[in-house]
Amino acid sequence: MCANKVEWYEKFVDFSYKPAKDDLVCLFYFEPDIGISVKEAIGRIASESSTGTWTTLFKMPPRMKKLQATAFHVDENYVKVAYPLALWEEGNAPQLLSGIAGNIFGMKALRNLRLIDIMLPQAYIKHFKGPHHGMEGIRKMMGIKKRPLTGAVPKPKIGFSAAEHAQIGYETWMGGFDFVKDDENLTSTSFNRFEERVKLMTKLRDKAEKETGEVKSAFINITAETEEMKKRAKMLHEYGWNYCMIDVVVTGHSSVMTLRDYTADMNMAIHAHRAMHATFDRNPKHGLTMQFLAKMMRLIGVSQIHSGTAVGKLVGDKREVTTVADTLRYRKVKALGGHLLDQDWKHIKSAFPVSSGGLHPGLVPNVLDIYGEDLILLVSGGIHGHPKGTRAGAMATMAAIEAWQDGETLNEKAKTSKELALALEKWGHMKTK
Ligand code: CAP
Ligand code: MG
Repeated sequence: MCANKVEWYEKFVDFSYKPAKDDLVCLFYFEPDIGISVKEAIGRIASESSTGTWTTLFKMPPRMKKLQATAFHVDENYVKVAYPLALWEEGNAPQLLSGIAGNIFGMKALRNLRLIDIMLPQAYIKHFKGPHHGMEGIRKMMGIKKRPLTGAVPKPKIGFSAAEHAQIGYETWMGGFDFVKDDENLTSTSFNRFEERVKLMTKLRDKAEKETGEVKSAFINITAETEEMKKRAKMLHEYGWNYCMIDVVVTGHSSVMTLRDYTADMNMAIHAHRAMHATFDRNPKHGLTMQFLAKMMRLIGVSQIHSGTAVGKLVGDKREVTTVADTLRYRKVKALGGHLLDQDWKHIKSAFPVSSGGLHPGLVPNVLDIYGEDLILLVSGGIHGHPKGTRAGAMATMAAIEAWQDGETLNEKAKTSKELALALEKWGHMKTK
């Protein structure tokens, strides 16, 4: 603490404080810089994320006391901070981020800071609409009662013409998958324009639906400037698509909120790809957790978001995957392992987790053991790399799902599914990198 009293951080710490019913509570991991006490560090976190500045002030408005955050609980390197409801504008998610995920991450007084979780009170979430359909609504829309929903991204991830892309999509649907997904970096390129892709995909979707008698859909990527995204979503609606896909981190909360309302009016769902999340959630000591991102995305209303595999090619361990899935799926989420916060979602509907990245039929049971059947399972390289091609790869994956649901091993199932047998011959049960 500064001897000459230019600083006032201790005013933001009170270990006897009991959060009010309407307070928002954040859980942070923190590491003070050398020479900074724990009390000063946590006071600075509460101060800079609410009302404070670096020095005492000459003049303060009378409501100040009621607006400042309070660091009220420390357990080793974890601190809980309570924020009064009045600090936050109703229904403005970007403003919340500017506070709790803003300047505090750049403070020299902290060596590391990580926002682990947030508890949003009913009084705050009532200003948000959440997902338009919920998992139940999506299942109804797709006509699938119990099994995981399945999809694949044409691979290579970018490079196909619209016609080539749609053809791979058709093979994917015909192999039994529900969805064809664009890759995160495919939007409207000179060799694969959005409008042409939509037109050709529509034709082949109609054909696949007719031939299979099943509902077929796609996550077609509308990622662009917000007004352009609205145009693309409208075009999808006009061609009878019930989904659009957005790279939600790169486009930002504000545009996702705009698109949530815009697409809900057309009864469409939003597939959220999380490309760029690892820039802020990969370092276990600094940044934001995937848990936090998933919570914000459910709040602002995506229908589903990527949540990891734990066994595939991308980072994210089993604990993270389960926590994120719980946050998205349940109405009441119980704090896990002491380092998460409870959440009651009240009127906010559920969202599907999406497991993707380095999966193949041999890994399907591992993923389903973790997630259960309420998920969107994306197997991409793992179907297009099948020795007999995309359709056989999708069939092998569907057979693996069936086996898991029937309590059969994949090797048993492979006796009656030659597609699965070939997939196992190529990849076995290998965990990808
Ligand atoms: C998967 C994928 C997805 C990642 C995203 C890719 O392809 O299309 O974008 O899964 O990661 O480009 O890698 P494969 P996450 O199935 O061929 O690996 O789900 O972790 O956000
Ligand atoms: Mg991808």
